[in-house]
Amino acid sequence: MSVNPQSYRDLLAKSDPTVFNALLGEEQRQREGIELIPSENYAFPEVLALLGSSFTNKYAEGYPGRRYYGGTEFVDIIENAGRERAKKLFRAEHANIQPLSGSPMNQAVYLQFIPPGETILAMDLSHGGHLTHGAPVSHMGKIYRFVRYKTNPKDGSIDFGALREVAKAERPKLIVCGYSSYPRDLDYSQFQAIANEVGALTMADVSHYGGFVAAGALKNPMDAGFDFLTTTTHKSMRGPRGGLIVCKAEHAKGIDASVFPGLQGGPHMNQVAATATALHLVDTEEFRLYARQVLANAKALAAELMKHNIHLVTGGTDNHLMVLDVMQSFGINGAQGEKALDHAGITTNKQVIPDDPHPPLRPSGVRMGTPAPTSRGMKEPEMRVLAGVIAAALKQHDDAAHLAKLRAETKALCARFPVPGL
Ligand code: DSN
Repeated sequence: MSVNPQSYRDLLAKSDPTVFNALLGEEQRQREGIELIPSENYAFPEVLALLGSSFTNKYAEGYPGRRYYGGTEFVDIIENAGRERAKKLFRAEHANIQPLSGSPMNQAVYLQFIPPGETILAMDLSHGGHLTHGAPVSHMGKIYRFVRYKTNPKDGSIDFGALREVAKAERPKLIVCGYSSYPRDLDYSQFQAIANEVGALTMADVSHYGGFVAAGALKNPMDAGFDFLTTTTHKSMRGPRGGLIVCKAEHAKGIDASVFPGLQGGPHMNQVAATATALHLVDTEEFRLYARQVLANAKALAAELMKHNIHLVTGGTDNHLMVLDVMQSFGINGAQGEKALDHAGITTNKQVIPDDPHPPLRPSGVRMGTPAPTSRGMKEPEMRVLAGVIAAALKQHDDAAHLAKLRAETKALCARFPVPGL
C-alpha cells in the first residue's frame, strides 16, 4: 500500500488528537461490544485499505473508456473489473457501481424511468419498507405517488392476492420490493407476474442482504426477470459504504445516464476500487460459507430468543435479521430495549413493528441481525449465549448493576472473537 497504516496513525495522533482519540474510542467500542444492527458489518481489511488509498485523489467523471479527465487508465481497470464482477454475481446484463450510497442508487431508478407524479407500489414502511421507498418525509415521497402493500398479520407473508388487486386498481409504473426490517425471503416471481399483468417495471432493493443473494444463500430477483436490483455495498457484502445497480440490458443506457450526469458528479474512485475488491471476495467459497453461517446463526438466535418467551415479528426468520416485539414481551418500548442492550454491550436499534401504534422514536420493537458477529467467527453456541444475555438485559432493563455484569460477560465473549481488520 502507498500509506503505511502505522505512520498514518502516528501522523493523525499528532495533527488531530480530537479525531484520533475518537477513532481509538470507536475501535474499542467495536472490539468490546457485540454489533447486532443487521445493516452493520465489518468491512474486509482490503476494503479499509483501498478506502484510504491513492484512488481517493482521482477524478473520473464518465465511465471506463469515456471519461472527462485524463489519467484514468488505472481507474478504468478497477471500474471495469467491478462491473463485470457485479454482473456475474447477480446474473445481470448490466451493472453500475458508481452510486455514492443507497439513496442516490434508488433515486437513479425512479428519476430516470418514472415520470413525476406517477404511481409506485411499495411496502408499507412499518411492515419493513425503507425510507427510500417513498417515505412521506423523503423528496421521492413528494415527487411520486407511493401506494402501499402490507404483510399478512398472521404469519408476516406477503399477501399476493391483495397486492394484485391494488396493482390492478392503481396501475403503478414500478413495483418495489426488498426491505430493511422484514425477516423473510421473497418469492420474486410472484411480484414479476403481477408487474407483467399491469405493465409495471420491477425493482428489488436487496441492500440488506445483497451479499447473501450474491452468495446463493437467498433468492436472486434477476432470476425472476426483474428489471432492476439495487444494493448497498457496505452491509452483507462487507464492502465500502456505497451502492450498485444491476439491470437488464435495455435499461443500461438509462441507468448510466441517471447516475452520471443525472444525479452525481465525480465517482469516488477509492469506493469504486473497494467495491470491486469486495465483489471479488464475495465470489469465493469462504464467503459462501459465511453467508450460510449468517443465516444459520440468525435461525439459532431467533429460536433461542423464542425459548426465552420473546415474541418475534412473523414468528422467526428466513434471513439475517429478526424483530423482537419488546412491548408485548416485556412491556417496554424499543428505545428502552435498545438502551438496556447498549448497557449490556450489545448494539441494536429500536424498530417499528407492522402497524405499530407507537411512534418511531418509542416503537414496540428492537431489530437485530447476525452479519457482524458471524464476521467475527461466532457460530450457533455463541448465539445461544447471546440470546441469554439479551433476554436477561431486557427482563432487568432498569437494573444497572445487573446490566454491568452482563456487559462484562459480553466483553469476555468478544475477547475470543477479534474484529476483522482492527
Ligand atoms: N439505515 C439502513 C438500515 O439500518 O436498515 C438502511 O439504509
